[in-house]
Amino acid sequence: MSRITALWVTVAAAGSLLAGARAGYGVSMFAAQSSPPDPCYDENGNPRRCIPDFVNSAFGRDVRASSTCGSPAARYCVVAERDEERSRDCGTCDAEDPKKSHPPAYLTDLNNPHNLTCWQSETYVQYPQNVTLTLSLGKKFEVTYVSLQFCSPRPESMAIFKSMDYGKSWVPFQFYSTQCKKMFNRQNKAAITKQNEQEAICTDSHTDMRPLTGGLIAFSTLDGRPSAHDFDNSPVLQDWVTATDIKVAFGRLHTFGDENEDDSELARDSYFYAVSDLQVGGRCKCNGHASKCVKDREGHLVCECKHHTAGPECDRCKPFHYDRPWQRATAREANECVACHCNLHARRCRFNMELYKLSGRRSGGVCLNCRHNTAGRHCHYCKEGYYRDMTKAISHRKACKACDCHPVGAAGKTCNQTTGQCPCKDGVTGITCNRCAKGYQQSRSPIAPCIKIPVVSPTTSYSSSEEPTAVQVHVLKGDKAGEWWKFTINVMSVYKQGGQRIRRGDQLLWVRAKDVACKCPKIKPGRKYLLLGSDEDDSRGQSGVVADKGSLLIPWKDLWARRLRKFQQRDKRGKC
Ligand SMILES: *[C@@H]1O[C@H](CO)[C@@H](O)[C@H](O)[C@H]1NC(C)=O
Ligand SMILES: *[C@@H]1O[C@H](CO)[C@@H](O)[C@H](O)[C@H]1NC(C)=O
Ligand SMILES: *[C@@H]1O[C@H](CO)[C@@H](O)[C@H](O)[C@H]1NC(C)=O
Ligand SMILES: [Ca+2]
Repeated sequence: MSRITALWVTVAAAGSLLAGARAGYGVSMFAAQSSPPDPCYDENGNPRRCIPDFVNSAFGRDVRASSTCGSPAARYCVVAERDEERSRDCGTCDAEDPKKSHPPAYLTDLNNPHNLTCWQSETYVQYPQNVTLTLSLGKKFEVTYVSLQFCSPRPESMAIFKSMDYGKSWVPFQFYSTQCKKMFNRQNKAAITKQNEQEAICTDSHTDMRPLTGGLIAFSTLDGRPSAHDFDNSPVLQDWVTATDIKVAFGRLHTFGDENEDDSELARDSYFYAVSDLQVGGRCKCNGHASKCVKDREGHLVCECKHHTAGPECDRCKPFHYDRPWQRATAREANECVACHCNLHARRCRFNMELYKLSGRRSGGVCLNCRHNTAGRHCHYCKEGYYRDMTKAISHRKACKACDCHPVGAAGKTCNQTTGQCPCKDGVTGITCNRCAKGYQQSRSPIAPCIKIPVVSPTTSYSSSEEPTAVQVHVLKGDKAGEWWKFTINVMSVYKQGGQRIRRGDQLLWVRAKDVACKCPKIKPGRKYLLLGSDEDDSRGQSGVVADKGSLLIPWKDLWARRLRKFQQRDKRGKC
């Protein structure tokens, strides 16, 4: 009970509130909040449910009336009862004369019980003609009551409607009639169960005729509805009390048995509706995420949303706060919206229900467009081609460094995420694969940029007289090294293997400088040669193939390839 009264005013409380308003306090609609503490946060700064003040949301707002007396000026009479006798006091309603006008603005002006200002309809607006009053609240409110204080006798039949879409569609809130069945096709005072909590009921309880004038009709939206005590957990009732507009339709006047004098002018002049005060008591609807409503730049009333919510009713999460689904705040849980975790690398994110469920309903945000070379759901690792600089926090703008893998030395562009080590080709080393490893040296080949330096031990050197070599080589380059010329060659085919065990691939060919000088054999970089025989001389102290005067280096002719193949096969057969 205590929890409800915090939010909802029961009929009795509404009554006293009405009395307060009528006594002339004037319910100021959106009283300025005194500066902090913010009611949406507790003393420790934790979010908690907050709600705007209870107000008369009709106060000061325009009401449209389908009928108002005074244009042109017309006579009206008031039925009065004095000493068991009815008499009529007559007057003139004139819209041109401020003292004699009864405009709709008098429905929502400051209510002064000592000087009632009444809106008044034209006379003789009897059934089936009806009169409507339409009031726009400007935004969604959670309406607790709708009340009308009459200057005329209360109507015999009347209906209250509400709209949740600014007047596009209407649903009945409550019916009043002495003939519920006939007027509204409803049972009088039908019971409301959990199954029909959004149903308008019809009642004849307003038909007590005392007082004849100045009577009140007050409709309490939650009265008699079973889930009212658990409003927090009843989306049905939360919806039921929500309205943007209220419409009151007067369907039938009380005629006090005057029907028989229907043609009496006097009787006709007393057939009208007059209301001194229309109140719609409730709270600006903010779903527990705002403590007040304010005018936005366009002059529209909107909630001042907290808890990282947004929208006129704080009915969604504000951008980048999509880590969990929006929820209304309850007394127990503020259900604030939570920012996505993007380590300061993304400005946008989206909610993913699958991930949210997988996380045990804790986190469902997915960062979009991770910047600073990061990637992942939370921008929490480095994207391909980048690695983590462990000296910086992951939220740092420079937390990810480019791999910069060497285009030739590396086997790919993706390095180890933690160490930055690029994947190096055989014989290549360095974090970016930019150097040849120990025991390797650079070649011209982009496929094998570093080649092994062949190790030749004297004992495995062959004797040229016994085992001549026959290989096709491609000379890549030549450099002078003391009394030696050092050629980088690519051994393309080995037709006959000598004692030196020459392998295919890049290696060095050594020739004595004096041999090169006399041009025997001739060697030019960029050309292909057939190399026949090579020296066992190992005196140069270097590894590689050695050619000397005894070797033949003949410019390569393509037609040799087939012949040499044949020769090779015959040689093999001979060995068998
Ligand atoms: C009653 O209210 C009307 C309209 O606000 C005003 O013009 C009039 O002076 C008031 N009369 C008294 C006696 O206060
Ligand atoms: C008011 O009158 C219109 C037509 O004149 C009718 O459709 C509507 O149902 C009436 N409303 C009520 C509450 O009687
Ligand atoms: C990256 O390097 C670390 C440290 O050497 C190693 O433990 C890890 O397995 C490497 N990661 C990958 C994907 O190779
Ligand atoms: Ca008034």
